[in-house]
Amino acid sequence: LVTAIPGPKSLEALQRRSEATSGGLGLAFPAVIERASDAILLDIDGNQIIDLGSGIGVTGVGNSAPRVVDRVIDQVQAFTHTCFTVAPYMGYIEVCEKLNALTPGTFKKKSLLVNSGAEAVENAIKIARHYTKRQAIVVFEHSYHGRTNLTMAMTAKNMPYKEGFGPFASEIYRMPMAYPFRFDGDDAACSAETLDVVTHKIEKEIGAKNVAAIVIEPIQGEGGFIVPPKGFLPGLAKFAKDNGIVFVADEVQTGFGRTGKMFAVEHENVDADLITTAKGIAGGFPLAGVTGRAEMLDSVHASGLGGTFGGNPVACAAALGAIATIEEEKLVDRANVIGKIMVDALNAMAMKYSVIGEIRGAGAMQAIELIKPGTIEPNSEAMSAVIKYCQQKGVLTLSAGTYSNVIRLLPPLVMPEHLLVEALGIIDEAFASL
Ligand code: PLZ
Repeated sequence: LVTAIPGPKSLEALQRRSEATSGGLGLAFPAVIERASDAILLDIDGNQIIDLGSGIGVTGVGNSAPRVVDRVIDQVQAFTHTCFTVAPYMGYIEVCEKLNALTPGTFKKKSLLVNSGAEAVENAIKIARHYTKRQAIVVFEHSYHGRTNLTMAMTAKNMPYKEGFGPFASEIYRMPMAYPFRFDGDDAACSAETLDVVTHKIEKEIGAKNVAAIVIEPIQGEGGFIVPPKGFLPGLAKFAKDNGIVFVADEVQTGFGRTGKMFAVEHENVDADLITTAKGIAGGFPLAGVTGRAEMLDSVHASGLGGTFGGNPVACAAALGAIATIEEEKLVDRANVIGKIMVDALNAMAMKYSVIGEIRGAGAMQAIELIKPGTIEPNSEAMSAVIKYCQQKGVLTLSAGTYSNVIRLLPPLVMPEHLLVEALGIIDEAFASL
């Protein structure tokens, strides 16, 4: 760091930001960025910020990753847009081929490309409803699926995502989530008992034959990196299969190596019927996808799905570069290496600091849930204080959790180890300062 955060230039720029941009936008880190690399954000005052957020889990391959940049430059010089449903091009087809091959499941798969995670979730619902000719959608407590009208209805947390934005879409049913830290009993009981409640509620309150889709994040992201206990996802998938319900894994945050598998459902060998992807797919370019059983993607009449920009050729070029980077640099393995470094350091902190209730996650997706010592009562103040301390020291961390008491770490998968260790040292200092 060469100035305080924010430095004088950032302060001035942030003033312009508040003059020019909607007050409805949040601001997690008060510094204005000029350049970024693998895991460093350089702000306009010359400060180097260690990035443990990856733009909310997007730049797993790093910022301006060489394979992404090269392909984007070639594509941007060749052509920038035709609209895939007007006049197609190879990039879109190749990204879909990659998605079909990389997602788990040995059945025949097809894909659709759109612009954002929320749009991917919306389209998964359209496909599931069209395919099943049913309407009800099952979602879970603590879930996050987006900010469009349908996905707001699916998202659990009112403030800030839903407050004042209703009325919301109908036919969305929320079920209890298996959340081991907040369950009185062991993991096996948490899984079995929650599954029991969920299936009972679906049968008695909705009618299983009315349910088009069960939609779940294999590890909940915004909700606080809640990792369901073993058996919960397979149990849901089985219930879905037995009842003709489409099982949708929202892998927008967990996909593309983040959790130490290419897709998080692989941790328990669950085959989702549909998988939604976005974020890490294209090294920072807006692209998202729905991938799944060919008969489902094909059940929609021609022109029933689409959009002007979906699968834009530049974004597709970026995705091919990002996927090549993940494969060639073995970033799925790197996620596990980085994860181990984080888990070891965070567990050591948990031994020292009684505000730490739990360390949890998978691979390079790790979180710290903060509590009032001796209870499981959420400690939102401690979360804010730790994040703020890290900010002042030039380390970017993100908050999460229904109770705003979770610090989540989503470092770029290409992050050099010495930077990660340095950042973890600052998090440790932050706890010590409480
Ligand atoms: N599904 C699982 O995590 C996006 C939201 C950030 P979009 N999460 C970050 C914010 O404050 O808006 C997300 C997700 C899961 C869907 C989405 C939505 O993806 O690309 O933001 O639309």
